Parts: sequence; structure tokens; C-alpha cells
Amino acid sequence: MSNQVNGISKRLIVESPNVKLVDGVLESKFNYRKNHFEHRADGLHVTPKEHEYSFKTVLKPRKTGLLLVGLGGNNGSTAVGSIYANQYGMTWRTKEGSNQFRHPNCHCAPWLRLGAQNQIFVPFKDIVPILSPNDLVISGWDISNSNLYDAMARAKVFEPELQEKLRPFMEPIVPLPSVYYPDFIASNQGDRANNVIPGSNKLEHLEHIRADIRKFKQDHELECVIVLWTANTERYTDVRTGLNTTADEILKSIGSNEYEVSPSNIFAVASILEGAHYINGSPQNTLVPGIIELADRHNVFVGGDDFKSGQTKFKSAFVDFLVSSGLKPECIVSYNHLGNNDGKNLSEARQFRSKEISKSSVVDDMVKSNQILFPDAKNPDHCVVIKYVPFVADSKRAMDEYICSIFMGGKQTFVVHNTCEDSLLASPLIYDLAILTELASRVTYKDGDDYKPFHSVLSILSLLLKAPVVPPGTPISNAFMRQFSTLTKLVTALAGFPSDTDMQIEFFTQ
Ligand code: NAI
Ligand code: DG6
Repeated sequence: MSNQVNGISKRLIVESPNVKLVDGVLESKFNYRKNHFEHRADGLHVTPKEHEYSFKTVLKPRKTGLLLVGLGGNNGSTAVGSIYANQYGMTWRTKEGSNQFRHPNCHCAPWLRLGAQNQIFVPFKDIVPILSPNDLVISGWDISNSNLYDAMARAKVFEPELQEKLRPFMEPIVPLPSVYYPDFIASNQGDRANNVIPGSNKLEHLEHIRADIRKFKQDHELECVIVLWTANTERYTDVRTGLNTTADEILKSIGSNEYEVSPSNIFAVASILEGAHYINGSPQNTLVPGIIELADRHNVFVGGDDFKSGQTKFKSAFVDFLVSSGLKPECIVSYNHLGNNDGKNLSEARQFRSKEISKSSVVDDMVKSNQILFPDAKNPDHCVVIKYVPFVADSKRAMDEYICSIFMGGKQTFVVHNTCEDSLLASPLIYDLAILTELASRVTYKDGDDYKPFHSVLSILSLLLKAPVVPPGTPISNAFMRQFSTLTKLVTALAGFPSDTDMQIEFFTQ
């Protein structure tokens, strides 16, 4: 495993009896320390506990295909274009200077600070091997038949010079026809839907998508396929007994053409039945209990919901900081305006409601985590506004006001303004979600007798998602640094060494 630091090649060599390499499989042992707390009549009892986990990680990443639902959208075309730009080392100029060439900056999958003392940063890929975005074979579906050159031009994300350099790669790509049930996305999307699988029989639609996945896998000789929804935000579907609360119910509902089965339900079920992992990058409640049970039955990962890209990512770090430092958030008001097709779709009430739920849920765990600041567990007033303003296109503006109660009844107000091309924030999350899912598919763990895969609801993806779906009965973690820590500690555990604690005891004891 090698790593470039300041141009010097470094190898990460783990010197520990807790790790060995056997036939391409890294076997590691990890001592998980977690205190046990119990409220009793005489007080809060704490018992330090240790639990040994063993991991096996197949080191060689699998040949992986990524199928995007919504391939021709802003995120889809940006994700594909940026991979070509990276693969071919493309450079381009902007109006800021004819000699200032830009290049892809593709630092996907985060890096890790390994050593507190020496500030040693190492990319994930040098701790356990992971795919590069360049390795992903990408295809997908869209209800719009625009080729990806036209889609990229429509998205207005890349500079014109880059668009022209990408043209020979993007123009030949036309998304596969998709499933379109107009009631699930905004009515203003109707004029885009010219690439639709005919008919209205949901079972036939399911079989069509399953055949697409099988063909993709065979054509490219793939070992792993991931289907990721980056299509329009849908309205919520009903969740009720008889419809979708068990695996058998959702299969039966597709067979009987139930109205409430959404296009994203069809994609999720098709993926699971084909052994492809399914990730929901949008906020709708695709991952109903029946789909989760089906994923479990087929040993397939599902993850969601809704990419955590800009305003919410900041919020999930900032509110945690406020609560941790004793400032009590009382009121959070988050305005957004954007002019891309996502904004247009969200301008209708039911699609906005899906997004409002995912954007608002992101402070829940921080409130619940601190009964001193929030004794009644009442969330701050939290208002989310999204407006469609075509002129700003993909350059989303997000404005937040946070008001906190502080010392002696005072108030502290923070105002944040964030402007960025939305798709430049979301596209790297698409790769990271795929790369981490593929990594998870190579890991098994043992805390008893037998090695098992992770739970089919892949909650380690939470870092990248606004409203993480977690295994039934487990807590949701929204706070950014907590989520980051889960992931980074897992990666070092797989490699056979525990992350440093950040106590820095050596500096105040010498
Ligand atoms: P977009 O509107 O540009 O792209 C969505 C694409 O999906 C369109 O090309 C549309 O024709 C297609 N589509 C709609 N229904 C479909 C179906 N049933 N099958 C196949 N294709 C279908 O939107 P954008 O900006 O790419 O965002 C995609 C999704 O990601 C949205 O739901 C958005 O809310 C979500 N998201 C975006 C973030 C960002 O930062 N850009 C962050 C968080 C979530
Ligand atoms: C308005 O916020 C439109 C949304 O689709 C967002 O742009 C997207 O979900 C990103 O949200 P955030 O809160 O992570 O910036």
C-alpha cells in the first residue's frame, strides 16, 4: 500500500500482531471499547466493556458498474463528465484567465488523519484498497432521451471549453428508457418525459429493468453492480400493511399493479432481485420496510436517503458544534434558491415536502443527544424554504440563520451564506457512495462464531446522506464528525490498528 506525501512515496506498513494477509484477504482483530451505562436508584453506573471483533477484507476491489437512475440530469451528466475529464487528464480555461488551466481535482473518498502528533494524512485507498472513480463502468436510465453532451450543456455546470473536450465521450451516451409514473414527480416534468418504457404494467416494468441490469452486468463482465437513484425527487409513497411493509407485500403489490408503487420502488426491487446494491440519493421514502426485508433476504445492501452535499452538510457539523459547546440552537431558518431542474421539480408541494423532511431531520440526533440543553427533547424551530429561480441555474444559494440561547439569557445569531454549483457537490458523493458500498461488499466480520456481512441497510454511508436509513431499531447518527469518525475508525480497524485517541496526553504530562 503506497501513498504520496509531498511527492515522496510512502508505504503504510501496519506492524501489529492483530493483522495478517492470507491469500489476498486481510484478516484483522479489533478491540471495540464501549462503556456500558445504567441508571439505578443510587446513580448512573458505568462499566467499561471491551468486545473483540475480527474482520476479513478481500483486498482486490471488484470490477464494478454503477447504474444511475437520472443519468441525464445535472448530477448524472456532471458525474459522468468529471470521470472522463479525470481519466483523460483534461484541462480547461475559464474567463478568469486564459493561462490559468483548471483540472479535475478528483480527491474522491476521503483521507484520514492517522497520527495526531505528526499530522499524518493518508487517503483511504492507502489504508484499504478501494476503487478509483476512474474504475467505475457507468450507465443508466433517464426519462429524457437527451444524449449526455446535450444534458451537460443543459445543466450549465461545466465551462464551455471543457464541454467541448468532453463532447466525443458524452455525445454517444444516450440513457436507457425508464419507468415514468407522472403522479410521483412534479407535473412540470412532463415535457421531459420522452424516453419512457411503454405500457402501464408494473410487473413488466420490473422485468424490463431487471433485464437492463443483467445485460449491463454481462456486457461488461462485472463482479459488482450498484444502482443509484439520482433522478427527480418523488413524493412519498404510502406505507401500509398489505402494500409494502413486508417483502412479500411489495412483490405482490408490483404484481397487482398497485398505484402506490413508485418508480423508485421498481428500481430498488429490480436491483435487489438482480443482486445489485441500491442507493437512494433523493429524499423520498423508497426504502419502505418491505424493500428492506427483501434486501436482507437477498444479501444486498441498500442505503439512503438524499445526498448530504451543501447546506445540510454544514448544518450537521455546525449544530453539533453548537450543542457540544453549550450554545443552545433555538431557531434555524434555511432558505434556498436554485434554478436547475431539481429546483423546478421541488417547486411543487409534494416533492418539496419530501425534501423538507430530509433537510429538517438533520438536527434530531443532536437534540436527543443532550438532555441538559434540551431537557424536554423539543427540537429548535426549524424552517426550510426552497424557491425556484431559473436565472441562477445550478448555482444554488443557501442562506441560514441560527439563533442560540447563551449565557445569562443572551442570544447569539449566526448567519451563513453558501453559493455553489449543486451538482459539483453531489457528484463526488455519488462516487463515494459507490466506492464505499463496493468496499463493504468485500468485508465480513465476526463477533461470535461465524463471519457475516454487514447489515443489509448500509448505515456506514450515513456521512454522505441527509436522512440516513439505518437498520431497524438502531439509532440514527446525523452529526458530521461522529459519522466521519465511524467511517474512519472502521477503515483503520479493517487494516488492523485502532485510530489514535485525540487525548494528546503526551503534551500535558511531559
Ligand atoms: P435533475 O432534475 O437535473 O436530474 C434528474 C434527472 O432524473 C432528470 O434528467 C430527469 O429527467 C430524470 N428522471 C426523473 N424521473 C426519472 C425516472 N423515473 N427514471 C429515470 N430518470 C428520471 O436533478 P439533479 O440536480 O441531478 O438532482 C437529482 C436528485 O438528487 C434530485 O432528487 C435532488 O433532489 C437530489 N439531490 C441533489 C443534490 C445536489 O446537491 N445536487 C443534493 C441532494 C440531493
Ligand atoms: C434545494 O435545497 C434543493 C436541494 O435538492 C438541495 O440543493 C440539495 O438537496 C442539497 O441540499 P443541501 O442541504 O445538502 O445543500
